Amino acid sequence: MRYAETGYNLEIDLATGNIERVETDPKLVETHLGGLGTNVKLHWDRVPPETKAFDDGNMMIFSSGLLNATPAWSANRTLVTFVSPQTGMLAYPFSGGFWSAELKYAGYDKVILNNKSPNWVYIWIKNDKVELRDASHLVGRGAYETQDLIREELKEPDAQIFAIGPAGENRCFTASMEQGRSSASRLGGGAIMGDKKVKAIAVRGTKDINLYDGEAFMKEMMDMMAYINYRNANPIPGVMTILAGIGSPQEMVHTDEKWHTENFMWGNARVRRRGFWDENISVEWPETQLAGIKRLISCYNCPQHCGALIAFKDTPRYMAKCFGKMTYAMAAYVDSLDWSWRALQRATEYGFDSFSTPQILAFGVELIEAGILTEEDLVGTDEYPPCPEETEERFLWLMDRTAYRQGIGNLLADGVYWAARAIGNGAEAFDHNTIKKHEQLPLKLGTLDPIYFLMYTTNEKISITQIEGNWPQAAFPTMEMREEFVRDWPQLPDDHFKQYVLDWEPRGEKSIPFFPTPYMCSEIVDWMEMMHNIDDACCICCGMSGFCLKPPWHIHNYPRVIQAATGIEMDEAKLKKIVNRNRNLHRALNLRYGFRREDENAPEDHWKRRYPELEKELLDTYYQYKGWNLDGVPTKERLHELDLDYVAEDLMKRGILRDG
Ligand code: 4KX
Ligand code: MTE
Repeated sequence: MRYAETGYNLEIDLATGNIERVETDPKLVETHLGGLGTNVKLHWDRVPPETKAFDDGNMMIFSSGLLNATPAWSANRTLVTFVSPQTGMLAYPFSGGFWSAELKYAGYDKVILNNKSPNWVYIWIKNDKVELRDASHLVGRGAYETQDLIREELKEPDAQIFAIGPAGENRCFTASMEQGRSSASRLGGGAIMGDKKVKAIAVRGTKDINLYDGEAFMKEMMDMMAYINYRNANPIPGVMTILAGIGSPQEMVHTDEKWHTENFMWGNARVRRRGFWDENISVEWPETQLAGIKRLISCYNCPQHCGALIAFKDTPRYMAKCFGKMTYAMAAYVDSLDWSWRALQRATEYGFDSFSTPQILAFGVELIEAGILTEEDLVGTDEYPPCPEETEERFLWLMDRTAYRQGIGNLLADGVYWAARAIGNGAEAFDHNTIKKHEQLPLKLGTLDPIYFLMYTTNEKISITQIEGNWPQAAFPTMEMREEFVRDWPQLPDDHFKQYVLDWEPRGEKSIPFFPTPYMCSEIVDWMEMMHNIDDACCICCGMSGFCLKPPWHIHNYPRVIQAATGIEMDEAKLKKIVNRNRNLHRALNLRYGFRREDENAPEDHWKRRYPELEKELLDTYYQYKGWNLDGVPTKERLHELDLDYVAEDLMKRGILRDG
């Protein structure tokens, strides 16, 4: 009997329509857990490194994780992997919601899509019955609209559905995959679905999942719930509101947006507006927010309610969470949350990532203002009107053109990095906020932060929210606050980290950029990375684990839960080794896709004060800490320790690993 996982993947060849239920090797759980771990292994084994995003061979996997569909709190992520059209490397966006649990109840751990369909289809999975159904009538429909239409058509109100909107159909590089009240957003999964002509994947399941030791498992869950209740009643003092609690940042609950609006940049990461959150805005924005939110919503088996159902004035309903609520207002430099809610609704139906897309549109506006886009780019055609003068309208005009790849939108649809190079004529200078060809969050700060430097540069996903977390973002101003913070910190992997917090000061010798030291930074980043890697293999929401400061899930309870779920003997050392193996395989995979040390850099203006020697030392130290050579390539010895000799051999054969 298989525990925690179903033991079966669904393999679909879209070109031939062949569908197979394939039993998986139970040993894979012991070596890679599940989720991102086993996905990376499948990509390594099956996808040739020269594969480009829109090639037939760009396998796409919709995956649950090891703990989905068990009673594990917040085990609700669905992970999607593919070669990204933006970066050319492995992308792994995540969504919350209910899809992955439903997939496991239908009897599958992963849905693997190979090749491309000749015609538009949607996939319908109901337990053992799996069909490719005609989707020609859904082409052009919005990402939410499509889900509703499919539920109606199938007469399955409880089907969970991933769908793309026009942005995905038109292969926009920042097209998302929307799912119920959630979204797998970044790095262009919607474009790959569109390229494969898969409009949606609907699933409904009614089977069971087995737990090895239900009693031990439930004891862990009850202990965790006691902690969740405690944490909810006792927010962490001395940190910004969104980091004081647990869950994804509670921006649907909290109305105070001083932190984002004053510390993050407006436009295409151009202007910091200190003092924005004034007397008027701090009244107007909360009023607008509360008027738009119909109710707060949770994902599968999660006690938090991080998302919200929005029905703002005359806009149709949609879901929003986190920073998305204001990314359009801030990018367009429009002081109206009202407008932002509307823009977000339109973008969500198009199926656009709400982090990257607003920056691309702001980039477009800035090119217009700089005279780099010409009259010719802005005139109308028979299909669409000319570009309006007014900021809000102009921004939406660019959004429409981008979603349909019309005119200048055809270039913007490839994201800032590629569009800047295609437009030329000075546009490259406006590409000042991408890392590894992908728009990062719009932050530009004063002094180099060594921990963030390492996270930005070395993160395989480039999404800072997918690596930061358990370590406080900034030093506490007083010793009293530091002592209070470290007093109650059972989540720590090792007690010596407490001293780092106690010693860390906002200014002076023991402050950024030189403290924490490069070695300490490497340890801290390694710990945060480890937590995200465990979360991503189990598909636990990182908002209840790797992303927040003092989470319910941590390195001490994870092994016990995994053991109770699967029956595999697990302890911290073994778990650390597995996720290290996954991390090194992931790095090797991206190295094979062509990425190198030179790519591991932050935009020049991310911090006003840069320290090239220190930055070099940071990277060198981190690489050494990870057991990598100075090119950022795992050494032969490191790979051997992690039972990845086959990877060392492959990297050596390709000349990527030269000196062993
Ligand atoms: N010595 O750099 P600042 C995320 C100076 S995304 C001397 O502007 P601050 C989410 C500076 O140079 C991750 N001087 O930053 C969550 C500067 O001076 P200047 C975001 C020093 O305002 C949800 C001035 O002090 N976090 O989490 O302090 C959804 C002000 O500094 C100095 C980060 O990026 C020193 N040692 O804080 C989406 C991590 N140190 O104006 C995303 C870093 C500083 O004259 N985080 N100065 O140039 C942070 O720094 C804080 O959390 C933040 C900025 C963002 C509030
Ligand atoms: N884009 C859409 N369309 N919808 C969303 O809910 N969430 C944002 C961003 N883009 C979001 C979105 C948030 S809060 C985060 S942290 C990232 O997507 C998550 O990226 P991922 O889905 O690629 O993991």
